[in-house]
Amino acid sequence: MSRLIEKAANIIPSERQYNWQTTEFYAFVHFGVNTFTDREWGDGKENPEIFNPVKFDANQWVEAIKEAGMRGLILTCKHHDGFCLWPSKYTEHSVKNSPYKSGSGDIVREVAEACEKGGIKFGVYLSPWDRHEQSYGDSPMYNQYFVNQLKELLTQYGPIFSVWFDGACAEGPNGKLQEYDWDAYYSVIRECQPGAAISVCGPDVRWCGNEGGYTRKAEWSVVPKFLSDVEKIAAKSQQIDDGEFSRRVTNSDEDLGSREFISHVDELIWYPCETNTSIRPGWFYHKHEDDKIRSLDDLMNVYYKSVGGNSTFLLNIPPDKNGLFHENDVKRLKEIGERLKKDFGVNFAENIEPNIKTDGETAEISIRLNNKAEISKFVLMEDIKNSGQRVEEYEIYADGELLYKGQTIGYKKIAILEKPVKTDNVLIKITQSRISPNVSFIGVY
Ligand code: FUL
Repeated sequence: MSRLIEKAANIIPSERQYNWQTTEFYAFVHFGVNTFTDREWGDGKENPEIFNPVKFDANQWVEAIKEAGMRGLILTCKHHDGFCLWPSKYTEHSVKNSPYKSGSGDIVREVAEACEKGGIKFGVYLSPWDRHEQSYGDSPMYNQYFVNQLKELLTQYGPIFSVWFDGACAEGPNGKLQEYDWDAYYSVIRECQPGAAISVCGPDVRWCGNEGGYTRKAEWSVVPKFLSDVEKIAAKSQQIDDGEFSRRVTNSDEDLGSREFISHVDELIWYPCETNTSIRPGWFYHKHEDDKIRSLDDLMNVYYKSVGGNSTFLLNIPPDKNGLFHENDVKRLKEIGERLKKDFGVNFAENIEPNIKTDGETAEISIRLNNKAEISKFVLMEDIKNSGQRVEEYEIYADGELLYKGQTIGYKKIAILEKPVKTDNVLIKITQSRISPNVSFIGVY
């Protein structure tokens, strides 16, 4: 085995990356002036007076997403229009000049508190691209503005699990392009919230590369370092508001981590994947999309492929003008939670000691269930925390019959059989791995 593969097998996540990964399934909430203008990208010229979510209740959001089995929420504290959902000291373009609670409201605070109360994690989306702020394009000045805003968000609202930096970017209000001081942003985050993962335009979490919900068939968390280059990430991000990008699925760059692929690479890093998409066609709320909620099967498919494909699933649910999730979205979230309980409620292999035979790069793990059971899904996990991601190929058998062949496992793999089988005799063969396999969990459902 080459030295490079050995090195790859020993790269492990940082603690913040590991904690982020265990969040698995969490909500994105796009809320702001676009909610009131019926747009996807605001131009920064909106009057703050339009922002008035009269029935806003962050607890309603948190309850609904918890029903779906989600463990966190990331709020668009400021989108490209520059309007701030908290009363930032550094701009007038914020909730403080809106009719909401006569200007004394703070949406970020209410959401952070509802998350804390509900026992879920809270994260912030802060758009680097700002179409309102006059200093945008005067690089040192805007960088200071952005750092000031980051500091506000990272010091006043409790623990933050994710800071989400969008790659979408164009010119500012004065037609000038901004040079972002990413290093300065990252160091403020490390200083104020060392536990926060910096996602997308950042070193901790990799964007899956599309907004439609597609996850690669074999997703590696150990990938070339050049993939964390923010310029390249931005180049692939949304460039124009064409109403299409959020639905498009591209499967270019399908292989980012196989043996063959990394054998040409100088430097590798732990840079795990996040799959993000919206429950509706758009990211923000539009009344005409009330009957365009993605189907339960479609969303479950995204879940199985992302959470169950060594990625995480960041699902956007946009609140309406009242500041509430629409009943159709709430219903779908509830259905997701019910389906997950049904799917993974009973693990037939719980408390059963597997019989493990290892032989260098391969292993055979057999499990004898207490009774014959009808099985349709397997969950496999690797001990990424201690020994990284290693499995490259595996097979699942019941009573000697091959049921499933897969490639990567990583943090979690959900293997769904083409048709259920009735058996009490299960065998998992790891047929190829880097150094030695490190499977730490097998669930049978
Ligand atoms: C994109 C943005 O332009 C969209 O409005 C949305 O916020 C999505 C998550 O990222 O790049």
